[in-house]
Amino acid sequence: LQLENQLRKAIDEQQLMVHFQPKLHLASDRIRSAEALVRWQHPIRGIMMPGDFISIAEETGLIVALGEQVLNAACAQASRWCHQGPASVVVSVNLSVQQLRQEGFASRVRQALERHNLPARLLELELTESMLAEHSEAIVDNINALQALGVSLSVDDFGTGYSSLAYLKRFPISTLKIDRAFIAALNDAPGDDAIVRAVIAMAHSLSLQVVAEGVETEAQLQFLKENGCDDVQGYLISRPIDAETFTTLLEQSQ
Ligand code: G
Ligand code: G
Ligand code: MN
Ligand code: NA
Repeated sequence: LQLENQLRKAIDEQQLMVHFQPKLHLASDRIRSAEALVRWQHPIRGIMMPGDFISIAEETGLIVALGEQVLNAACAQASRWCHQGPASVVVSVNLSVQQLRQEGFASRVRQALERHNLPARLLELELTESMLAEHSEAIVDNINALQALGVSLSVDDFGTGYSSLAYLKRFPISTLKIDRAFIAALNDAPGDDAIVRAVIAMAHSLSLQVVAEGVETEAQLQFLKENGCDDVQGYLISRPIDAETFTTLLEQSQ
């Protein structure tokens, strides 16, 4: 309960901040996108990671207000990169199912884009397979309205859910993010090599982009290049970093 109250206060007092992890586009060898990841600058405990507080936020419903702040912070920064340089970056934001179930969520996204003067093509929202498997009218309405805005949608942790792949036909998904468990097992578990190759091939035959998550070694990077993965994200490229550090990295990457 103490943490819940502290989190409520953190949301009111703007103690939340957003770090950005770059994704490298392999064909151009440039950073062209980033994932926004929330951090909590706790007054006593120091910087807290999402694993320490996202589940409490989900249980208490605070995730909706938290998610709204992250969305706005991500749009504000994406707008700075777009209008002040050094280059435009597509910024992706993780959504909670509670946000996507909210009536009018898509219009909150539209308001965030307008408030920050951000072109919709520079915002991506990361959904999970379970969110796309939920047969809820509010979710379907929001997803269709988000597509109409021009925001892109990606499937996070792809391959770890229990859902069928039917949602790939039903929803306007543009990108699959291969879960880092498959990438971690590359080069030592032959089955995982085959799964990663098959996911890349399936994605491309459906005209989807593929991002590999959790890329930590040169061998993994080499495998992903050889097999036509579009973008890579992971500690080999960079850890999640603050916006200022990211801007410096972006300058060097031009
Ligand atoms: O940054 P880190 O690897 O510790 O993140 C752990 C988890 O927290 C990841 O699964 C990530 O998707 C989730 N997460 C990070 N930021 C957000 C956010 O703003 N909203 C939601 N819903 N989840 C987030
Ligand atoms: O679930 P989601 O994909 O949103 O989680 C992103 C999380 O993965 C972030 O918390 C980030 O810190 C973590 N992450 C990013 N790159 C790597 C990596 O190369 N290795 C590991 N182990 N975790 C990573
Ligand atoms: Mn994610
Ligand atoms: Na993921």
